Amino acid sequence: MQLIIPACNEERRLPATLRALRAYALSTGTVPRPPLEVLVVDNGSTDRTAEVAASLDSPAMRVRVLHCAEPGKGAAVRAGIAAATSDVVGFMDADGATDLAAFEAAAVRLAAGADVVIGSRAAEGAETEARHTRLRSVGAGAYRRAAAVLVPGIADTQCGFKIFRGDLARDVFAATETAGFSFDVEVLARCLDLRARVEEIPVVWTDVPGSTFSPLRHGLRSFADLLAIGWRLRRRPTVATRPTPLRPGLPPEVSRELAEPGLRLVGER
Ligand SMILES: Nc1nc2c(ncn2[C@@H]2O[C@H](COP(=O)(O)OP(=O)(O)OP(=O)(O)O)[C@@H](O)[C@H]2O)c(=O)[nH]1
Ligand SMILES: [Mg+2]
Repeated sequence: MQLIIPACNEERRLPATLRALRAYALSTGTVPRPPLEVLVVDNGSTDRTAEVAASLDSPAMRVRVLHCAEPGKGAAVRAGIAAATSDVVGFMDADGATDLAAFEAAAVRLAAGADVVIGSRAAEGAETEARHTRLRSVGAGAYRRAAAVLVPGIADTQCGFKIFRGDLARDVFAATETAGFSFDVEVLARCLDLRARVEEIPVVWTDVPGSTFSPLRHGLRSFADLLAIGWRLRRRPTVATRPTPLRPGLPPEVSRELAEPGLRLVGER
């Protein structure tokens, strides 16, 4: 499995996360652990993020550092997914806020037929610490309500832990345009449009100081991006909004394939 870690000025938080990942990959669990390769995608770091990441490369867990010209967490994750070739891919934050036991839960769900497994601080059984400032909490509530319009049924779009079937991730991320923190919403909306099975799993989430998210600088931008995502996806002809055959006389699947060669209906494979 290849795991993307977007990292911007993470020289302090990233080493502990990479060490914990390596220890986890080497430990034995109740389900077999596939070899793990980490792709750290750095854009805009002014510290030694790339050097500290590269120094933690080892045969037990490969760590590769990629650079991405476009700024933003979304752009970095997209670049990482585009470079990943494994059957299962995922991404995780550099702060290591999500307990790594989520990997095992995700593997179980994928084996049971899920296409996408996302960590959730809102799912029953999740454990989180409330610690955000009042401004951030109010903003997060409003953001959740706005995001729910685009991805109905998904309670926590923003947890930094998501695992995908590799082919689906590559298709969906290639179409995703959001470069900032709202990219998760566009990715999930596109997965739902493709009828992918998206499952939320409860996570144990611990706050790690040193957040790169600034409510003023990134918050407003994140809301603006939700509007842009809504606009983009509303205009995009999707399977859900185009139920009738485009060419009379042909079955819907055939005319759909003619209209959008290569489109695979995830729910119908
Ligand atoms: N490559 C890259 N990574 C970024 C950028 N902005 C944020 N990140 C990474 O995205 C991940 C999540 O950022 P955090 O700072 O933990 O913010 P958050 O998880 O959204 O918010 P908190 O709840 O405050 O932790 C971290 O791994 C960051 O280094 C960026 O512009 N480029
Ligand atoms: Mg974080």
